[in-house]
Amino acid sequence: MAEFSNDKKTIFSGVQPSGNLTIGNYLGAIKNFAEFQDEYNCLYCVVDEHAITVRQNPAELRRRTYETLALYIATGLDPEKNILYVQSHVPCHAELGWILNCYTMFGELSRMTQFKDKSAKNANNINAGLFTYPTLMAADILLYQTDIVPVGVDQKQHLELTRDIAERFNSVYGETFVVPEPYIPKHGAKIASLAEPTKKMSKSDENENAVVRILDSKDAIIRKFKRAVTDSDTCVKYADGKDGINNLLTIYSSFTGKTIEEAEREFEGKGYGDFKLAVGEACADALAPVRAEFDRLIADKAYLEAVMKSNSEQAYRIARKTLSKVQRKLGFTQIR
Ligand code: ATP
Ligand code: LTN
Repeated sequence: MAEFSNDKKTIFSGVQPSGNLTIGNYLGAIKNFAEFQDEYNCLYCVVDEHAITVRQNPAELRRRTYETLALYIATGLDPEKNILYVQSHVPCHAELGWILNCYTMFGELSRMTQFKDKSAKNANNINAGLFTYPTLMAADILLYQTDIVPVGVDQKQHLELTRDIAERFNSVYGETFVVPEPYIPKHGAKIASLAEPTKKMSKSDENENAVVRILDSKDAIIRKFKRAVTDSDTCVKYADGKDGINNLLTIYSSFTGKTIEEAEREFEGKGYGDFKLAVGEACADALAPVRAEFDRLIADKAYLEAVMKSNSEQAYRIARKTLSKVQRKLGFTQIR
């Protein structure tokens, strides 16, 4: 069982089980999670309540919830060191989410770019949950008195809002929440779509050629990189206007640990074809052990359920403390 200590800082992050995870989710978020497990109190949540802001097929949502948890473990997160759990198993998230809705302004939520993007994509289902999504995210984070939140750059705005909500609440009721900081990786914080390299790679993209998934086969990975959109130039160099090549260089450097300059030198005088093949191979090779471990874990549902159960109980105990404190401050009557 994960040992939580008052001397350590706390880390929280979440991933939605809204699709098969991509190398964007991996390089921007999950790959970095394991680095924290020895020095911080870490909680990593599968945020199924966030996922239903977009219509989900129930059987797929259930399957992906298990898969996301299995991927957390397969990428090196030890459930004995980290609290790995599912959001809907800890009801405090929804309860604090409601309370924070009452401390968040309509105007603030209207400015969120993720809301604008997702409203445009789901024009026939612009539901209230999609709009108030960031207050539930703030609740996830603030419940655990989180110091640091590792996320991709697309979540920066939500983190700023979380900080504003925490500060607003603290200024009315006295110190209640720790005000969290984002942790955005230097490389990989924004992996772009392979088909439209000015857009973020998103796990719910309908164009399969635009996304490389952590669990794609080696052949599929190589084929997708081969088709990646680049430009009419021939030189493998990081530069303005070369979004496709810049993205491939970022991916290559993140998977190999080489700098962008080292990668540019390696491909000097070589064509885009050779470069794309090398990116595909580096990506497939780096992900092979994750895939193998995932296959082993996903076959053991009983183990995954045991992790869900024991870890959510631990999360609940921490979350409940913060929620009780908030309820007391608000003036809710307490009978337990
Ligand atoms: P969806 O397409 O369903 O909105 P998503 O692919 O954006 O999903 P999330 O579950 O919302 O994924 O994000 C999980 C984590 O992965 C977040 O920290 C997010 O910032 C990060 N992330 C997602 N896409 C990318 C990307 N293309 N590059 C870097 N980080 C990313
Ligand atoms: N909003 C995030 C997922 C998410 C999250 C969180 C990330 C939900 N709750 C708490 C960090 C901390 C997303 O859409 N990527």
